[in-house]
Amino acid sequence: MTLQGLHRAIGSRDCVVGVIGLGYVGLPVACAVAAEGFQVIAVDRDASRVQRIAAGENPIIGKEPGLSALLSGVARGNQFTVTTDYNSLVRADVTLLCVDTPVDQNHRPRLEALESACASLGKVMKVGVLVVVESTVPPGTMESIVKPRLEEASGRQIDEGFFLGHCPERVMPGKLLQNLRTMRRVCGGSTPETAAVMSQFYSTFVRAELDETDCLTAELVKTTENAFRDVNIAFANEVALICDKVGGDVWKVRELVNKAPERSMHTPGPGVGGHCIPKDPWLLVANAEGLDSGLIASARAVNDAMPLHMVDLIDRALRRSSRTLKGSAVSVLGYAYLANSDDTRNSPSETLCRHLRERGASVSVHDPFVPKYSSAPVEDVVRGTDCVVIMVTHDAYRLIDWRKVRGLMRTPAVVDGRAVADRDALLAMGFMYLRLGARHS
Ligand code: SAJ
Repeated sequence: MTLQGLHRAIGSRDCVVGVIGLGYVGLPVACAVAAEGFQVIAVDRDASRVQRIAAGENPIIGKEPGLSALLSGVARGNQFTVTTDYNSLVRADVTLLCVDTPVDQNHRPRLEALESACASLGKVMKVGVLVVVESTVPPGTMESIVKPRLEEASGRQIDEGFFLGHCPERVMPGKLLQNLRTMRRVCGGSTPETAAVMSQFYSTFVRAELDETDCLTAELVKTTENAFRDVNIAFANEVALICDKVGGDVWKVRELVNKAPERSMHTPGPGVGGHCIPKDPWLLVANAEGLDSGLIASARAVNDAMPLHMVDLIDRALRRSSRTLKGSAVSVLGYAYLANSDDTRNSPSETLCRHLRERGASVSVHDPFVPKYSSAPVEDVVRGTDCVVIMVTHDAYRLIDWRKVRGLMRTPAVVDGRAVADRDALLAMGFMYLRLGARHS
């Protein structure tokens, strides 16, 4: 099909849309596209996942408003095929690649899933297909990996035998469908004409601005927007570390800084978790020889070290209570990486708990959203412990009855990584209270 033909087919919903990878990104987009009247062929290599989705069952844990209902609706129709078989994609006029693009423990991108998907798709894709990569990739990947893999596997040339674009996902766990339908997107095409057809396609289910550009710019925008956030969080965390050394209260400092014009300081915290922010900065610098140890890498190091700083604060609070970490009982409030979420990917609390246990402390955890830690009430988790650590700003933690907690603890020490508790009230109750970034004599 030509781009003009694609344009018409999209307009009349006569085109078939393939989606490869049915995770946080692919499943919502497959459902949203099917709901717009396109015929969808959804492909995943995990047969059990395919089976569940084909039965209309949402495999994504956690609260995702609207997704389960949307999936069960489209799965009942005859416009929605779910399979492990790439050959089904021979009918697709537009195919979206939504596979994972992780980094390894040395922060190097692992693009095997993307390369494999390109090789498999290239073998079967029809002439004139529009292939769009939604996965977040290092700048330069579309040109140096995706394009050649598709050309090799299909024996065709880009912009003749197929069209190529990059429309990076902007999902956020907990509001996958909402973000998908309301957040503006960048449509990077191998040619301006391709970008135009991409934005026409996305406009059928995205009710927001669509910014047309080239593939490299789209790769840079996505990785930059998340590196920007990570560097800003690291800045706030470094000011917290400075306040912990020189005195002062970073929370007050931030409040007053943000009253200055053109200032918007992020919030300090006990670490940076999630699937995007800890990974995307490494993707941004991956192909920038020599820049993989500059500001962006340093910011990652600051944020990754915050759970360790929390261990130091806990040690300090216990010493001031005539105890040592070794042999003490520590209760951790919050295991998810984000407030009011059950998502524990790259959770700072996971790092904190590991280091506390390595230092000889016994650790109990509470989290109202994480099944493994939600069965016992806070009172049971803190009972008999020597230090309570607040790691996540779950709403429930703003309602804790600290007077009751005081009576349950063996040693009344609290280390607050998110400025959740009222310092003066807890000091008045006789707690040893330390707040990240707010050293008080
Ligand atoms: N965090 C801080 N201080 C801050 C902001 C965040 O410590 O000022 C911590 C959070 O506690 C969390 C981590 O950073 O552990 C990540 O938080 P996040 O709010 O960035 O949430 P994410 O990881 O879901 O980020 C996603 C990103 N969206 C995409 O990649 C498409 C990010 O670019 C968005 O800004 C964010 O969602 C959002 O708020 O929508």
